[in-house]
Amino acid sequence: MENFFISTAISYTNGPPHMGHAYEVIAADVIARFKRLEGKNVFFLTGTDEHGLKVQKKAIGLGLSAQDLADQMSKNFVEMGKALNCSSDDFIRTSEERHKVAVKEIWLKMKKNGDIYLDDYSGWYSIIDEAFYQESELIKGESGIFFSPNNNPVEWLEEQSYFFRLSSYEGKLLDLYEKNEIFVQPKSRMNEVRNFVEGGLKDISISRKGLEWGIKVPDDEGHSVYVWVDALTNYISALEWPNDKSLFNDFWPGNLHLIGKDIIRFHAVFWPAFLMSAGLEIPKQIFAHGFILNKGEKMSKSLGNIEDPMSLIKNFGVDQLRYFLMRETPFGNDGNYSDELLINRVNADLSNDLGNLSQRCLTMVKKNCNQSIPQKNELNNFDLELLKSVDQKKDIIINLMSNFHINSYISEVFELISNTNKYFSDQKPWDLKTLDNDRMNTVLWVTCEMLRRIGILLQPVIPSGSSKLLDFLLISEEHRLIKFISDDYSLNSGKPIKEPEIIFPKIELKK
Ligand code: ME8
Repeated sequence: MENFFISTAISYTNGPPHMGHAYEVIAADVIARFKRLEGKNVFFLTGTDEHGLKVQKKAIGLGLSAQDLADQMSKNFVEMGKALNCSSDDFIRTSEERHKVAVKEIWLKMKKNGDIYLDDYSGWYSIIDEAFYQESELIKGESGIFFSPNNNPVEWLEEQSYFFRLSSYEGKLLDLYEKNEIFVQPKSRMNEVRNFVEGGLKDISISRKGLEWGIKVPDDEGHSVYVWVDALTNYISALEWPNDKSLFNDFWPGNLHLIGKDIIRFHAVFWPAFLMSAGLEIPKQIFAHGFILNKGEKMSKSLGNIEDPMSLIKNFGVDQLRYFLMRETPFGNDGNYSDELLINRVNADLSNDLGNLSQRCLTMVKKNCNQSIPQKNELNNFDLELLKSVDQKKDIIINLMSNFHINSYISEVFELISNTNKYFSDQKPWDLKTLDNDRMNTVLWVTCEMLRRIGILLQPVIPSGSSKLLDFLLISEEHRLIKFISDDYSLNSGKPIKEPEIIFPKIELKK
């Protein structure tokens, strides 16, 4: 069985999870579930990034220890994952022992390779971004104060620091991008990364003096490892590197790091360079998704427009939230969230198009076919054309998801739903009941068979609704893989079905 490793970024524990975190975990879960449906052996990793000044500062402000704050917040992230129906295989916390061991080891390997040296650092640092900046990268505010490219405060730092020889990886990185043009996706992000490296790389500071809440530099307790060296190593520490090589051998190099567009440089420049230095393989691909905005504005605490994913799940349902976030925006672009947008989308697609189709068809089957899969009689051109449309589109649809065009994948599946709705209305099985019972049975059979295929395809996006749909048809768990979308596995007439229920009740818009 082919292995597939996918990870999200690990989230800072300086605050509770927000919609951006939910969006990333959902997208990774959709891809992970899809790969499993393709028959792959998936390792899906997520977790929390707990060290560094940002978390330490927040904890002090709250009168907590950084560990206590990390324990609390990490729990919130685990709970959000569960509530989102996220099928992750592991949750790494950077304060875990297995992680610390790996960070120390990668440091020692980079040092042994001659890539780490001690020097004096002077420059700008943003605690919120946990990033060092060149002055040329900063934005000058009205009062002459500098801000980071993400509009966060920066402070001047002068301290002794360990450096990583990033400058000597310029050529190797450009080589990597040339050999693997899809290393970073979407393409515009690959160009951004290439331009950055072509502009010349400087060595980077990789330790902080006096940072208490961090992993100590091996053989120099006065320094803590820079939080990004620490955080990036999670992708291999979770695979038990360097201690136990079995997971690592199976799943590394990882297939996909799914991250937000703001942290692309860390993943596509720093991380490959660290790995090359340590003599380890480079992940195969990095996908940078866009941001979730609230009515066009970035969600932020100061604007008071942050949406709490847990209350949205409570108000609208988990499939509904997953569906909206994945359907509304091309993956890679920024997307908007508002309750109205979600309600309109969910009511139109899930309640009307999919829900009504399944309810109308299965209720007729219950009443007229002894609650069993209807008799399939001779198929006419309308039946064959509809069923064939799935065979014709299957490869295109699979290809869309393989290239992370999640929203196009969904719209293709919904085109199948819309064609099935049209077929159902045109064939009028309710009229056929008295006119031609055999034909009614066939029309209902074709519609049930379409529901089976559609149910299989929708599992990654709306796992709970599609599993209900497949349960109604009593499709066994083992028969829900993509490969079963074929005539060879079509429904057997006479097999009982479960009592149908409404899967996606309409959401009322509260005034
Ligand atoms: O960056 N919309 O953690 P983080 C979409 N610890 N995605 C968003 C978002 C939004 N509004 N806001 C944040 C970190 N994200 C580091 C990662 S990985 C080795 C270390 C995304 O908690 C963000 O882009 O700030 C990132 O991918 C993830 O959420 C965690 O963000």
